Amino acid sequence: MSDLYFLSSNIDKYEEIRVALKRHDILVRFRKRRLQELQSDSLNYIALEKCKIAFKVISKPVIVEDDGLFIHVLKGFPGPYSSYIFKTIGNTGILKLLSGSNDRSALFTSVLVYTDGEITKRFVGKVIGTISLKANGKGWGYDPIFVPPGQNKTFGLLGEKKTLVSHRAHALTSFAMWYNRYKSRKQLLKLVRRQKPRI
Ligand code: ITT
Repeated sequence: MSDLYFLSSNIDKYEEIRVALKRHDILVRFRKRRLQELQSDSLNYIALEKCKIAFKVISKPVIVEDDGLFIHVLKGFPGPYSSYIFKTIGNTGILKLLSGSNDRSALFTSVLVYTDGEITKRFVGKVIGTISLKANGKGWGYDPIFVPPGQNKTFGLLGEKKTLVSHRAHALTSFAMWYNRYKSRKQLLKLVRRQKPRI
């Protein structure tokens, strides 16, 4: 059984993380928690602080994630305030703010942080896509209005393919490659220590 946990208030995020990490033979367990998020204009800072709190809660190897949608013509808004803006004006509000705008480019960023109390590592995934003209498809959060690069469909219309091309997918690939190496190294060290003759 895996001892890696993901703490978040968002089960949809967990489902994507579970599917993506399974491709790398990593099992991750979910604890639904709304962790305190410090106000900052840096996703990195918010994610690192959130991870410290998560480790205090669970005392097990843990990952947390913080995302932001940065819309170019709105000078990066909503960025680190994406969660609040989604809850208040939502996708309809974002589409209204962009009505009549030719520049619909937007950056979706995922900052994933791992800690086991010994080591803390940060992984970043980014995709530059566009905001669609109208909401399209299912999904959660900004899925119905974000079109990733190289696709002509919103995240909401991509289904499971989203877990291969999203900002989160990029952060998770870097994490998975590092984590598998880290775990093997730890196991090897344990073995070497056990075999050392005691004098
Ligand atoms: P946490 O408890 O893990 O923080 P959250 O839903 O509050 O979950 P974030 O603060 O990281 O997540 O996300 C900021 C906003 O961006 C939030 O409204 C999410 O719904 C939205 N979002 C993040 N990733 C998304 C994705 O892949 N597709 C659509 N919307 C996304």
